[in-house]
Formats: sequence, structure tokens, C-alpha cells
Amino acid sequence: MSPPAVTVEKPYVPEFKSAKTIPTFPDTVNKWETFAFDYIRESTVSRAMTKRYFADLDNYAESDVVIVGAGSCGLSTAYVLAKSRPDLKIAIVEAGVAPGGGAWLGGQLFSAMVMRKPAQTFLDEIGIPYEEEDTYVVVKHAALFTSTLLSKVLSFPNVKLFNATAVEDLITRVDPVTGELRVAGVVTNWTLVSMHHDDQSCMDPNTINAPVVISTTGHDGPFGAFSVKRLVSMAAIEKLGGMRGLDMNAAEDAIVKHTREIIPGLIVGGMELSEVDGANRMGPTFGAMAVSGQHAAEVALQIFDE
Ligand code: AHZ
Repeated sequence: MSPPAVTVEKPYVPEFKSAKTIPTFPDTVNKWETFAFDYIRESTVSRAMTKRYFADLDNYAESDVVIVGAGSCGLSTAYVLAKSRPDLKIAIVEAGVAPGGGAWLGGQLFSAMVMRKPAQTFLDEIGIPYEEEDTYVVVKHAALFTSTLLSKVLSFPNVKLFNATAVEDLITRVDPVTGELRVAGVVTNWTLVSMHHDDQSCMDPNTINAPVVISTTGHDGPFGAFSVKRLVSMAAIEKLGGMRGLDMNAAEDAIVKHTREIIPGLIVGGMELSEVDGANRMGPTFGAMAVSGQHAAEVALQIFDE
């Protein structure tokens, strides 16, 4: 039996004004002596935050797309999707306080970020300058890539980032006719709670329903490869291939090529895919993350166009 039709109430949508100029204050000799902010009561600040956050929770409880993980692949996916379809509600759930995953540094502790051609077209699209070499380009600091991409993504009115929030399970449905399993959303919790289920009494999670979930949680690690590991533990796929050793050339092409819907409703992109397919890792070259994000967004767009 199919679930009852869902009615979604119109949410509270705040309107933000864009900043125009750097503020100027009266240019008197002792202007800093007399400088004072407008008065505010502390509870006003609390309400300014919580009213909007809970409105967002309400609004995005029914999303069109949930992106799990805000690393270089997840953010690239969000950018392409949000720009192409302003009518889609896109929730990004990121376990860390700081979105960006591994893309704040190029590799080891080095600043520069390398992208092999033709990934520079993505940099052109989001307006990030780079130095051009023969077969690759270099952004002077990985943080310039991540901060620019993040600022663009967060500027879209149809995107909400829930950071410090972990996806700790998938919502699934079985098609009553075909018996096919599909992903229908995510189960979330504050990351600090998710990390302490073993030593605190149970704190049940929250949920977000969405017909399309795009998982970009990176390769295996404390939080990595989350969705595909869960597919194995729920017997939706038999086993993981396991990420192989480093081969830049093989790895980047494979990740972009194999970005796909793994089971209905769940698209996987970025390094999470290497765990499914037994693909190589590429190490510190990020073009495949941007282009896999573009591919993941296109797979989702096809689903919405069907
Ligand atoms: O915090 C994680 C990170 O920001 C987040 N994440 C993981 N599990 C999550 C969960 N709920 C919510 N259960 C979760 N968020 O996902 C993000 C993954 O970002 P990443 O930078 O690790 O992955 P990516 O695939 O976007 O980029 C991979 C970059 C790599 S790894 C690599 C190598 O090891 O060789 N080379 C490159 C370019």
C-alpha cells in the first residue's frame, strides 16, 4: 500500500538584504570612544537563531534532495543542482561543524589545490582564479576553492546546510509491487549524539524525507563511506569492493564515470564510490570531485525530469 499523500505547510521564509557598503561612522576625533551598538536583549538573539533554525527543520523535513556530506564533491553537486533547478528544495547534511571535508588543503599540509584538465571549466563557472600549467591548473589555496564554492552554494535560496548533524541511517521503502528496495530519505542526529550512542542513554533521531538522496561521504573512515556501508549491513548490496591504492589517472576517470544511482533513490558520488567499486584513490588532485559532483547532479536532474 502506498503511503498517504503528504501536505506540506507553507514555511516561514526569512528575507535577507544583501550588504551594499562597508559601514561608515561619523568621522569625529574620538569616534571609537562614543561608538555604541544598538541595544539588544539576549533572548532576542536566541529567538533570531532558533526561530529560523526550527523553521528550516520544518521546511526541509520534506526535501526534494538530501546531499549527505559537504566535501568537495557534495558542495559541487549542490551548486550544479541548486543553480539548474531553483524549484528544488536541497538539504545538505554535514557531520562536521566545518563544511568542506578534505578540501581545505591541497595535500598533506600544502596550500595549493591541483585540478587536472578539463576540470578548470568548473572553476571558470564559479569564478575561481587559477594558474594554468600544461595538463592541469592550480588554485593558490584549496581554501579559496572551498570557501568560494561554499559561499555560492549557501547563497542559493533553495539550499539549507545542516552542519554538525550526522546522517546515522537511511529511510527505506519496499515497493509493494516489485519488492524493490528504495531510499526515501535520511535519519539524522546531532553529530555529538551520534558519536556517543555507546556511552549515553538513547537519544532518538530526527528524519528528512526526500525522493533523492545523494551520498558523498568520502572514503572509509570514522564517518566516511556511510551510505554504502549501510547498504551492505541492510543487505541491499552484497559487499563493498574496498578502495584500492593510489593511481591518479585511473582513479579520477573511474570516479567520474561510475557516479550513479546505486539503488533507487540513492546516488553516490566522490570518494564514497571508490569503496563500492574497488576503485583507486587519486590522492591530492581534486578535479574528479568537482566533475563527479556535476555528474551526480545530472543523474538527479534526470530523475526529476522523468
Ligand atoms: O564530514 C564528512 C565530510 O565533510 C561528511 N560525512 C561523512 N559521513 C557523514 C555522515 N553524515 C553527514 N554520516 C558525513 N556527513 O562527508 C564529507 C566528505 O568529504 P570528503 O572531502 O571526505 O569526500 P569527497 O568525496 O567530497 O572528497 C574526497 C577528496 C579526496 S580523498 C582522496 C584520497 O584519499 O586519495 N583524494 C581526494 C581528492
